[in-house]
Amino acid sequence: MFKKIMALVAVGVLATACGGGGETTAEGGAPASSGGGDSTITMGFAQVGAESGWRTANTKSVQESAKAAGIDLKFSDAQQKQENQIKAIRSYIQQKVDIIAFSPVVESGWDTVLQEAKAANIPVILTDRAVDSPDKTLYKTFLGSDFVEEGKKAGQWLVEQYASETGDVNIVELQGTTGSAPANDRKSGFAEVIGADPKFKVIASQSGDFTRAKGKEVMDAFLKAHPDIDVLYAHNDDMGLGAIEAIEGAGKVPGKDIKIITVDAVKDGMQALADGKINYIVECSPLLGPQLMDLAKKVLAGETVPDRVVTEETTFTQEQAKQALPTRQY
Ligand code: GYE
Repeated sequence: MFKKIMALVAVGVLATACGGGGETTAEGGAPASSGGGDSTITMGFAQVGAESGWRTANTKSVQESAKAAGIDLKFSDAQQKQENQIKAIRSYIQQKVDIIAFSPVVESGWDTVLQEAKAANIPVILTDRAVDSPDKTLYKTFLGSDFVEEGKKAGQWLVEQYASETGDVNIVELQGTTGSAPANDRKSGFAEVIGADPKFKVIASQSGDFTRAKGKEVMDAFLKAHPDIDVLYAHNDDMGLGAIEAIEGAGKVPGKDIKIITVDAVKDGMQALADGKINYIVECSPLLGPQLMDLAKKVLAGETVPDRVVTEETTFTQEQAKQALPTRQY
């Protein structure tokens, strides 16, 4: 208690010494005595869930950077259910948070709740995934990757690898969560590139919901139905890793008998790439936290922010994965 009082006195002195701009806040979140009120920003963050290694790294990035930026974060995990995300957003509106950020599990069905936030004068930032609302005034900005581009990169690698192949190339696809922006866009970007050459045949395509367990289950079924699979394109590493178990279980060699392309480049995926079980990974960075906090501060300060902030990303071959692994952050 004493310690706490002393800390508050110290902050008060500091605030006065600095001219009392109203910015100073004690470590524990107690407001400075001068400057008129608490200037701590409160952010409500409605996360998709904990479905993948990517998501775990993304959550960590958001939580750590909120702390570093002095933003009070209210965090909820929707367990991949849209209704849970809508509930969380409504509760943030009720709590009168300063700003709401969320990663929409699917693209459609957000207009009503976004209108409620707008009516309550609470700005919204989309992170990671997009919504299909035609009214762009419902959110301030969208921070995240270009998923169509990721799908194209996956397709381009395939086109190069099979440049001299004259026969059919049989591809199976493990899609992400049905209706999600990354599943829709990674599918269409890939299809656009491989569609230029009729030898590329997608013989099966199904959702594995971005999880390892589902990836394995669906790949098991693919292997039973199709004895002639040449390539697996998985919309994320986790589904690819689940599929590797299925392929090994079926007595085939992943990376050799069946070539594998995935998206994300989380550590486990990179390890499998370095081990020769995956052939190519398109990177999708989950480290969106620092940029998100920056954008939130700008929006609340009334500064204009770009409508779209695209994350910078690369791709990895097996050799590149070996080099990158020791310093990989996630
Ligand atoms: O690729 C996948 C996760 O929305 C970019 O969601 C994200 C995707 C990511 O579950 O692993």
